[in-house]
Amino acid sequence: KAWLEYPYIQSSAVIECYSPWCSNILTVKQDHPVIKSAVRELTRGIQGMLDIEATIAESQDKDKQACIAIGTFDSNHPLITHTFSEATRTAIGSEGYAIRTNTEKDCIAIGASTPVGLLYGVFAFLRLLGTGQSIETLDVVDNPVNLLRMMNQWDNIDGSIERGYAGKSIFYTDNEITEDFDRLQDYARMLASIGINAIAINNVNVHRFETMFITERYLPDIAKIADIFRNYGVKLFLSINYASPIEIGGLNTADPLDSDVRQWWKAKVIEIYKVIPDFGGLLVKADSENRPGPFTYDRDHAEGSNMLAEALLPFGGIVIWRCFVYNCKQDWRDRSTDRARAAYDHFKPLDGQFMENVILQVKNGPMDFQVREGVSPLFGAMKHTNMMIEFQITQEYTGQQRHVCYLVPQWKEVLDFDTYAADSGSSVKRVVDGSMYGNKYSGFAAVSNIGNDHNWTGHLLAQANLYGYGRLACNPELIAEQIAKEWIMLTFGAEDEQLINTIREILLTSWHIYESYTSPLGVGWMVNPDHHYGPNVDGYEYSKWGTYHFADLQGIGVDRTIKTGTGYVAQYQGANVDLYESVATCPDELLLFFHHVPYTHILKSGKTVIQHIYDTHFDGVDRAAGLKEKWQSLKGKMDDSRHRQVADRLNEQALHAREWRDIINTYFYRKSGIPDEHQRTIY
Ligand code: GCW
Repeated sequence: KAWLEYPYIQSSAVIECYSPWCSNILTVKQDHPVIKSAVRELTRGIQGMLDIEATIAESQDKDKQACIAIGTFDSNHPLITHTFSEATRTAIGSEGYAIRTNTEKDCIAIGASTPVGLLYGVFAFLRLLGTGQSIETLDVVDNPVNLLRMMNQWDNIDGSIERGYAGKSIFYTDNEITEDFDRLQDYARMLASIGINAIAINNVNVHRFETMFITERYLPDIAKIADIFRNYGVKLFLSINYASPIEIGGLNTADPLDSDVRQWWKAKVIEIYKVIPDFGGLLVKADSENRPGPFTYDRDHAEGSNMLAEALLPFGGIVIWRCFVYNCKQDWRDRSTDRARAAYDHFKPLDGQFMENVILQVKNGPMDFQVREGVSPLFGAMKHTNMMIEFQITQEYTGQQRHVCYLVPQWKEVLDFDTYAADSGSSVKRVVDGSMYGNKYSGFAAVSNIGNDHNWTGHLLAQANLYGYGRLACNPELIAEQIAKEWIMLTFGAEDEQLINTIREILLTSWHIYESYTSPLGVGWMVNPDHHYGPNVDGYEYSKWGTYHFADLQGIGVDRTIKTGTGYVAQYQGANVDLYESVATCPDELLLFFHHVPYTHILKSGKTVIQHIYDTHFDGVDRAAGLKEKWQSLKGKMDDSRHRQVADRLNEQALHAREWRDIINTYFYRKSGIPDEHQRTIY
């Protein structure tokens, strides 16, 4: 149940505060599936946290009976009408909600303009209860900041999940769509509780059988999945194979300008909407890592995506087109090609050419979800193009849910990054919430980290990343610490200060700890090829993937400067250009991402690069061991099973961190011949 566990509240103050209101729920007849979900959730939460079987009524039997009143503004619910002013109503957008304590009528009113807003209002109320907030004088008005708040499942029909670290798919088993709708419904609830409103249910790498998802062979079953998610306000999208017209359509081309191809997609889209009338649209990975795309026909990505957009437009559907396009067959000897440049080089020249219902989905960094890399310079660079950001919740390069790595602080740094694309207020979050350029569509997408493991995410603490992603997508201003605290309280209870502080500290320090014993100073990629788990400094050094560190006996790093390097720095705007161009101003943590420097180069911290590598790796291992100790102090404060699950993973992390330390340190000691100032053991 993750954070929807609704653990019984121990604090008598909270119980006394909430119980009187929570015994009665007053609603008016609104036969809408999402409202039903909202009422069901409210009773469930109250039952779990307060042990109260709330009555649900459509009218107050006696005047002034304390209650929770819920209803949309147009529902003619007398208490809703009485509680919310005209100004409040107009301040609430299509997915927003208001919660107010109406002392005159003795009710807590949850109001919204739409059923889904109401559902979010209920979850917000349960969050207040679960985190023990007072409700005597509530006056909350809240709207999700981003329009699209999307989840990307990289699930395959054979039940595997690309980059999945929490078991098998909950969507597919044995080459069929699952019939375990309960698990899907639980997932839908989890997503709705954190404000997610869209989901693409299959891997962006669309293989043979998944290509047929848009045929009658699978569409009826997919429609059933859409039904489940619809009840929680989550729209369904599908990833498609760009070569579908050939593979399933019997055509001999997928050229976006070919009239048969265009006709084929139009008919296909009509067929989809017949079965799923509120279908969200198509997610496309094209011309990327050997996937087909418009390049085959000498067409660009605007021509490629617009063809699909045209088919979807009459239905209000959208095309989400990924910008993860780069040469994955590079020659490592070729120093002039820089993978970091690729997305910008491909897409920036097309600004203004995409249809209004195309959104470009851009990974947070220009490489690929490393523990540390620069922010993608595409954000802010395309004034006339809809854009959304893609994060990776699944921990492909950040410990694969065997190491704890709370990613919200990393995401916050990206969102707060100033692109300097406008005079003021030009942070990445303003690009992707659409406010900077007044986009029609924009938002957040992220690769999910769940599977059929009992605890959803393999590492129990990885649930905090899923939770945090949704919360940030709704409100990028929330701080990482607060999100962590909320998640802990909802998951483990809100009473035990020591427990809350300990887990919060583990989460908040985890990203830097992971960074410190893995690849140094933003250089990335020192992982085993293919599965990407564990250290291998040269694993990608002589490969075709464009991911190099260029370490030799004197130094390390990728020169991406304008003057002497690949010129990548020129893709940034304003003050960022000088900041990154000069070794003197480039932030330490990204030094090797932007520059090739000698091991003896002195960092801003006053240490040499080589000593920094040694120190952070020794320190990181100690701190990883410290996490284990911290968690031990929580024994007896939660059920044994949950305690053991995390303890086991933290043990493994501590051991594996040593492996990282020793391999990285030994590699650089042998390359450079420079000993550790503190004479610690390096092999
Ligand atoms: O990070 C890389 C992954 C691939 C993934 C690709 C992408 C779905 O290693 O597994 O493919 O990115 O984002 O398309």
